[in-house]
Amino acid sequence: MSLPAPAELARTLDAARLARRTVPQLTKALPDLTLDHAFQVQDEGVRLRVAAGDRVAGYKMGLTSKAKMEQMGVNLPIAGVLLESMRRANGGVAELKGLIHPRIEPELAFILARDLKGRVSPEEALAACSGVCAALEIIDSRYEAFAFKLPDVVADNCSACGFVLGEVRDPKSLDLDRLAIELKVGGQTVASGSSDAIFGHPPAAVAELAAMLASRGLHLPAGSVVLSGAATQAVSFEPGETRAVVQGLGEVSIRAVRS
Ligand code: OOG
Ligand code: MG
Repeated sequence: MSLPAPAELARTLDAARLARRTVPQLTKALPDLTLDHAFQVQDEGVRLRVAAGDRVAGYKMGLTSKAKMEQMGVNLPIAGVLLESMRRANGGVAELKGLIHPRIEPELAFILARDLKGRVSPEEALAACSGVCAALEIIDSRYEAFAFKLPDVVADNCSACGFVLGEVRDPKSLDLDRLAIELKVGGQTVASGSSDAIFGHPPAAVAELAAMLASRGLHLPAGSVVLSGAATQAVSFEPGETRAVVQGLGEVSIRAVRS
Protein backbone atom coordinates (compact mmCIF):
# COMPACT_ATOMS: atom_id res chain seq x y z
CA MET A 1 0.00 0.00 0.00
CA SER A 2 1.38 3.41 -0.86
CA LEU A 3 1.72 5.96 1.91
CA PRO A 4 -0.35 9.17 1.92
CA ALA A 5 1.59 12.21 0.68
CA PRO A 6 3.72 13.88 3.39
CA ALA A 7 1.76 17.15 2.98
CA GLU A 8 -1.52 15.35 3.73
CA LEU A 9 -0.17 13.78 6.94
CA ALA A 10 1.35 17.13 7.94
CA ARG A 11 -2.05 18.83 7.56
CA THR A 12 -3.64 16.20 9.84
CA LEU A 13 -1.06 16.81 12.57
CA ASP A 14 -1.15 20.60 12.21
CA ALA A 15 -4.96 20.60 12.38
CA ALA A 16 -4.73 18.56 15.62
CA ARG A 17 -2.30 21.12 17.06
CA LEU A 18 -4.50 24.06 16.12
CA ALA A 19 -7.71 22.40 17.34
CA ARG A 20 -5.98 21.22 20.53
CA ARG A 21 -6.99 17.59 20.13
CA THR A 22 -5.10 14.36 19.74
CA VAL A 23 -5.02 12.04 16.74
CA PRO A 24 -4.22 8.30 16.66
CA GLN A 25 -0.57 7.42 16.05
CA LEU A 26 0.06 7.45 12.29
CA THR A 27 1.72 4.02 12.55
CA LYS A 28 -1.58 2.49 13.74
CA ALA A 29 -3.10 2.95 10.26
CA LEU A 30 0.27 3.03 8.46
CA PRO A 31 2.51 0.36 10.02
CA ASP A 32 4.92 0.74 7.10
CA LEU A 33 5.52 4.46 7.70
CA THR A 34 9.27 4.91 7.22
CA LEU A 35 11.54 7.35 9.03
CA ASP A 36 12.36 8.92 5.70
CA HIS A 37 8.67 9.57 5.00
CA ALA A 38 8.22 10.82 8.59
CA PHE A 39 10.96 13.42 8.09
CA GLN A 40 9.19 14.58 4.93
CA VAL A 41 5.98 14.96 6.99
CA GLN A 42 7.97 17.00 9.52
CA ASP A 43 9.37 19.19 6.72
CA GLU A 44 5.88 19.77 5.32
CA GLY A 45 4.58 20.68 8.78
CA VAL A 46 7.35 23.26 9.17
CA ARG A 47 6.58 24.57 5.67
CA LEU A 48 2.93 25.07 6.66
CA ARG A 49 3.92 27.11 9.69
CA VAL A 50 6.47 29.19 7.78
CA ALA A 51 3.85 29.86 5.08
CA ALA A 52 1.59 31.13 7.90
CA GLY A 53 4.27 33.67 8.92
CA ASP A 54 6.53 31.76 11.34
CA ARG A 55 10.33 31.55 11.09
CA VAL A 56 12.80 28.73 11.83
CA ALA A 57 14.76 29.44 15.04
CA GLY A 58 16.83 26.26 15.10
CA TYR A 59 16.60 22.57 15.93
CA LYS A 60 15.92 20.27 18.82
CA MET A 61 17.54 16.96 19.53
CA GLY A 62 15.43 14.49 21.46
CA LEU A 63 15.86 11.17 23.23
CA THR A 64 19.56 11.86 23.78
CA SER A 65 19.48 10.61 27.39
CA LYS A 66 18.63 7.22 28.87
CA ALA A 67 16.09 8.91 31.17
CA LYS A 68 14.09 10.17 28.17
CA MET A 69 14.47 6.99 26.09
CA GLU A 70 13.13 4.93 28.98
CA GLN A 71 10.28 7.35 29.69
CA MET A 72 9.13 7.32 26.05
CA GLY A 73 10.01 3.71 25.20
CA VAL A 74 11.94 4.77 22.08
CA ASN A 75 15.64 4.09 21.82
CA LEU A 76 17.13 6.27 19.08
CA PRO A 77 17.80 10.01 19.08
CA ILE A 78 15.50 12.22 16.99
CA ALA A 79 15.67 15.75 15.57
CA GLY A 80 12.96 18.37 15.10
CA VAL A 81 12.66 22.03 14.14
CA LEU A 82 12.22 25.00 16.51
CA LEU A 83 10.11 27.91 15.29
CA GLU A 84 10.26 31.51 16.53
CA SER A 85 6.65 31.28 17.72
CA MET A 86 7.78 28.60 20.21
CA ARG A 87 10.22 30.95 21.97
CA ARG A 88 9.18 32.18 25.43
CA ALA A 89 11.02 34.81 27.49
CA ASN A 90 13.01 33.65 30.50
CA GLY A 91 10.84 34.44 33.55
CA GLY A 92 7.84 34.91 31.25
CA VAL A 93 4.43 33.38 31.03
CA ALA A 94 3.13 30.48 28.91
CA GLU A 95 -0.57 30.15 28.22
CA LEU A 96 -1.88 26.59 28.66
CA LYS A 97 -5.11 27.27 26.81
CA GLY A 98 -3.81 26.34 23.36
CA LEU A 99 -1.97 23.18 24.46
CA ILE A 100 -3.08 19.53 24.63
CA HIS A 101 -1.17 17.70 27.41
CA PRO A 102 2.09 19.63 27.71
CA ARG A 103 5.18 18.48 29.57
CA ILE A 104 8.34 20.37 30.46
CA GLU A 105 11.98 19.25 30.70
CA PRO A 106 15.42 20.73 31.45
CA GLU A 107 17.99 20.97 28.67
CA LEU A 108 21.11 22.77 27.53
CA ALA A 109 20.93 24.98 24.45
CA PHE A 110 23.74 25.86 22.08
CA ILE A 111 23.90 28.90 19.77
CA LEU A 112 25.69 28.39 16.44
CA ALA A 113 28.13 31.15 15.47
CA ARG A 114 28.76 29.71 12.02
CA ASP A 115 27.35 27.13 9.66
CA LEU A 116 28.04 23.52 10.54
CA LYS A 117 28.14 21.18 7.54
CA GLY A 118 28.59 17.42 7.34
CA ARG A 119 30.00 15.07 9.92
CA VAL A 120 31.97 16.79 12.69
CA SER A 121 33.37 15.76 16.07
CA PRO A 122 31.72 17.07 19.26
CA GLU A 123 34.77 19.33 19.70
CA GLU A 124 34.34 20.78 16.20
CA ALA A 125 30.64 21.27 16.90
CA LEU A 126 31.41 23.09 20.15
CA ALA A 127 34.01 25.27 18.40
CA ALA A 128 31.25 26.44 16.02
CA CYS A 129 29.09 27.61 18.98
CA SER A 130 29.24 31.14 20.38
CA GLY A 131 27.02 30.42 23.35
CA VAL A 132 25.54 27.84 25.67
CA CYS A 133 22.77 28.23 28.21
CA ALA A 134 20.35 26.46 30.54
CA ALA A 135 17.04 25.87 28.77
CA LEU A 136 13.54 24.55 29.31
CA GLU A 137 11.64 22.73 26.62
CA ILE A 138 7.85 22.46 26.58
CA ILE A 139 6.74 19.40 24.61
CA ASP A 140 3.17 18.57 23.60
CA SER A 141 2.54 15.41 21.60
CA ARG A 142 -0.31 15.52 19.12
CA TYR A 143 -0.88 11.79 19.76
CA GLU A 144 -3.30 10.13 22.16
CA ALA A 145 -1.82 9.45 25.60
CA PHE A 146 1.50 11.09 24.56
CA ALA A 147 2.47 7.69 23.09
CA PHE A 148 4.27 7.06 19.80
CA LYS A 149 6.73 5.03 17.78
CA LEU A 150 9.81 6.62 16.21
CA PRO A 151 8.22 7.57 12.83
CA ASP A 152 5.17 9.02 14.64
CA VAL A 153 7.20 11.37 16.82
CA VAL A 154 9.47 12.44 13.95
CA ALA A 155 6.40 13.28 11.81
CA ASP A 156 5.00 15.26 14.77
CA ASN A 157 8.15 17.44 14.82
CA CYS A 158 9.35 15.57 17.90
CA SER A 159 6.53 16.99 20.09
CA ALA A 160 8.07 20.51 19.75
CA CYS A 161 5.91 23.16 21.40
CA GLY A 162 7.98 25.78 23.26
CA PHE A 163 11.44 26.67 24.51
CA VAL A 164 12.95 29.11 26.99
CA LEU A 165 16.62 30.11 27.00
CA GLY A 166 18.59 31.28 30.05
CA GLU A 167 21.47 33.74 30.02
CA VAL A 168 23.91 32.80 27.27
CA ARG A 169 27.53 32.06 28.33
CA ASP A 170 30.76 31.53 26.45
CA PRO A 171 31.10 27.74 26.05
CA LYS A 172 34.89 27.92 25.87
CA SER A 173 35.18 28.96 29.53
CA LEU A 174 33.11 26.01 30.77
CA ASP A 175 33.44 22.28 31.29
CA LEU A 176 30.02 21.15 30.05
CA ASP A 177 30.29 17.60 31.33
CA ARG A 178 28.94 16.60 34.75
CA LEU A 179 26.97 19.81 35.43
CA ALA A 180 24.24 19.09 37.99
CA ILE A 181 20.77 19.78 36.55
CA GLU A 182 17.62 20.24 38.63
CA LEU A 183 14.03 20.71 37.53
CA LYS A 184 11.92 22.57 40.09
CA VAL A 185 8.17 23.02 40.11
CA GLY A 186 6.84 25.58 42.59
CA GLY A 187 10.23 25.56 44.32
CA GLN A 188 10.29 21.75 44.81
CA THR A 189 12.84 19.61 42.98
CA VAL A 190 10.89 17.13 40.84
CA ALA A 191 13.73 15.71 38.72
CA SER A 192 17.50 15.88 38.85
CA GLY A 193 20.34 14.66 36.69
CA SER A 194 23.67 15.55 35.20
CA SER A 195 24.67 17.03 31.85
CA ASP A 196 26.64 13.90 31.01
CA ALA A 197 23.27 12.13 30.69
CA ILE A 198 23.15 13.85 27.28
CA PHE A 199 25.21 11.47 25.11
CA GLY A 200 27.89 11.43 27.86
CA HIS A 201 29.01 14.85 26.51
CA PRO A 202 26.38 17.50 25.55
CA PRO A 203 28.23 18.92 22.48
CA ALA A 204 27.78 15.44 20.96
CA ALA A 205 24.10 16.37 20.53
CA VAL A 206 25.12 19.22 18.18
CA ALA A 207 27.46 16.92 16.24
CA GLU A 208 24.75 14.24 15.97
CA LEU A 209 22.28 16.85 14.72
CA ALA A 210 24.77 18.04 12.07
CA ALA A 211 25.21 14.42 10.95
CA MET A 212 21.45 13.81 10.83
CA LEU A 213 20.94 16.97 8.76
CA ALA A 214 23.86 16.07 6.46
CA SER A 215 22.32 12.65 5.78
CA ARG A 216 19.28 14.53 4.43
CA GLY A 217 21.37 16.98 2.37
CA LEU A 218 20.88 19.81 4.89
CA HIS A 219 23.17 21.74 7.23
CA LEU A 220 22.97 23.65 10.51
CA PRO A 221 22.97 27.39 9.76
CA ALA A 222 24.76 30.11 11.77
CA GLY A 223 22.47 31.68 14.37
CA SER A 224 20.54 28.46 15.04
CA VAL A 225 19.45 27.55 18.54
CA VAL A 226 20.06 23.84 19.24
CA LEU A 227 18.36 22.09 22.14
CA SER A 228 20.45 19.17 23.42
CA GLY A 229 17.61 16.88 24.51
CA ALA A 230 16.54 16.57 28.12
CA ALA A 231 18.85 15.22 30.79
CA THR A 232 15.94 14.02 32.96
CA GLN A 233 12.41 12.76 32.42
CA ALA A 234 9.80 15.37 31.48
CA VAL A 235 7.06 16.34 33.96
CA SER A 236 3.54 17.60 33.36
CA PHE A 237 3.49 21.38 32.68
CA GLU A 238 1.02 22.74 35.21
CA PRO A 239 -0.05 26.23 36.32
CA GLY A 240 2.71 27.87 38.36
CA GLU A 241 6.46 28.27 37.97
CA THR A 242 8.87 25.68 36.54
CA ARG A 243 12.58 26.32 36.81
CA ALA A 244 15.71 24.57 35.57
CA VAL A 245 18.90 25.09 37.55
CA VAL A 246 22.10 24.10 35.78
CA GLN A 247 25.38 24.22 37.68
CA GLY A 248 27.68 26.81 36.09
CA LEU A 249 25.01 28.04 33.66
CA GLY A 250 22.41 29.49 36.05
CA GLU A 251 18.63 29.31 36.05
CA VAL A 252 15.81 29.59 33.55
CA SER A 253 12.11 29.73 34.38
CA ILE A 254 8.62 29.95 32.93
CA ARG A 255 5.23 30.35 34.57
CA ALA A 256 2.26 28.50 33.12
CA VAL A 257 -1.14 30.15 33.38
CA ARG A 258 -4.65 28.95 32.59
CA SER A 259 -6.67 32.00 31.67
C1 OOG B 1 9.78 13.44 22.22
C2 OOG B 1 10.76 14.58 22.29
C3 OOG B 1 11.97 14.24 23.11
C4 OOG B 1 13.87 15.22 24.48
O1 OOG B 1 14.40 16.22 24.99
O2 OOG B 1 14.30 14.09 24.68
C5 OOG B 1 12.68 15.43 23.61
C6 OOG B 1 8.90 13.39 23.44
O3 OOG B 1 9.37 13.01 24.52
O4 OOG B 1 7.70 13.71 23.29
O5 OOG B 1 12.34 16.56 23.38
MG1 MG C 1 13.35 18.00 24.67
